[in-house]
Amino acid sequence: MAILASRARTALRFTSSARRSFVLRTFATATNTTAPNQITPPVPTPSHSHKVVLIGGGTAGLTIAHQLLHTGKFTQDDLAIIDPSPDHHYQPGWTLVGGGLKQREDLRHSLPSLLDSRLKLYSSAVTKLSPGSNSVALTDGSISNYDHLVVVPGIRINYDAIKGLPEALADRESSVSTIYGYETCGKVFKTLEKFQKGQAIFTQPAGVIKCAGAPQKVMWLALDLWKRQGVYDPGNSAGSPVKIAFATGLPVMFGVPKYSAKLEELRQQRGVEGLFGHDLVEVNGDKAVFSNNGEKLERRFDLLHVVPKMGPHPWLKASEVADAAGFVDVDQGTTRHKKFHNVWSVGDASNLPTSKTAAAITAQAPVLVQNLVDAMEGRELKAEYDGYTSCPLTTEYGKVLLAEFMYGGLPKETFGDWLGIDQIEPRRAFYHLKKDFFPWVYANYMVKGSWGGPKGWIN
Ligand code: UQ1
Repeated sequence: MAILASRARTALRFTSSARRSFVLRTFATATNTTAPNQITPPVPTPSHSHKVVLIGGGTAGLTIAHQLLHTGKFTQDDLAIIDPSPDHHYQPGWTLVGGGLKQREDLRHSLPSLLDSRLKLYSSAVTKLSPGSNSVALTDGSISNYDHLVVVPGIRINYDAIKGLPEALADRESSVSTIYGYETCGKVFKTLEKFQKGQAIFTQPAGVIKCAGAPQKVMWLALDLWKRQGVYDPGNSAGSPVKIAFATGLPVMFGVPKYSAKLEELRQQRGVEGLFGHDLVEVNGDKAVFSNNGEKLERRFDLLHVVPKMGPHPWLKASEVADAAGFVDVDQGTTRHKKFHNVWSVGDASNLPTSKTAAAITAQAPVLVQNLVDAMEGRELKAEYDGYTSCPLTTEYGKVLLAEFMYGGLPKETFGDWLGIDQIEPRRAFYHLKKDFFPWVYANYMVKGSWGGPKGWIN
């Protein structure tokens, strides 16, 4: 993004100097005193207008764009998506890649291939939001004008916020990896598979991240792998060749008390050392440096799985639609911006006070879509988001704890009422939901606007 931003500045500079020469050229042509080879062709700033502009072709952007199309109220090019990436990734699957259960290439789709032909795609990044004039500036120097704006660019991974991390991840020989990126998730299983002895540390940072359960999902799979390989005995961790520690910036295993209690029980039963309030700040050779209550602590490691720090995109943080932390400041029920009433946001870039997951989009998208259409047609907003989100937590190969909850950390379990079960128990059926069903329903129905999560098929 930094490179893109500086390219954008260059493009904008070029555009404004080209504009100046456009004025000179007009004058010169009129008086006919300038030789033709000195004439600079005009490059006016191109602009385009759409009923709805969506920033981001991720889970939220695709789901919302297609659900808007399904309302029948939009035709060719009424809706535009801005996204610089050629690809779209099923990110919930990257944990499974880390566990050796999927290939990362199978979770990648070309972004244009997922778009209905009635949608316009701009393969550019955003440089500036101007909500006062209902426009967005792009890195290609163009301007997008909108009636309504949907800000869903996701969260940015700040690899360099942990000193030494970018270098350690890039080093093929190092045992430092992360499931949080397409480039790096392939390294995880290779590292886990060949690990036979020594101290393994799995980290989770302090601060906002997407999918807060993923840092431990990959750890539980690794533990099970090492158990099956005979190098880790959960009943006798002290006597095992492999030692496992979970170092988290949080004071607990998980943000929702019901599931946290179960995960803490598993941690203790399985002999995993808990380093709570430990926020990784540096990777230095085989030393992991943590900040703990303002003090720096060092731990030696033989294998390190890192979850990087994350935050809002710089252009979003610098904009008028952001809150103090840099996320889009929306009403937590309607998903509409608190001040700019034609600006909307859900997902990772929003400040909705819930866990950032793809499952959350299944509940957020229909609310945003209904409210946006009602606002466009001058009606009161009726749809309300209750904070639903979910975290299917792999606790071992073949078992998933399906955590589902809403605002306030209150459980909202799909199968509890229906089948009369308590989702606190990790189950095989939920593992198949996570591993087989969700990736399939996502690519074939969800991003096409036809999957409502716990509500099943819609549209
Ligand atoms: C879901 O719909 C979904 O999308 C395909 C997921 O994958 C990212 C999920 O993890 C979850 C939990 C849901 C919710 C759906 C049900 C049936 C619980």
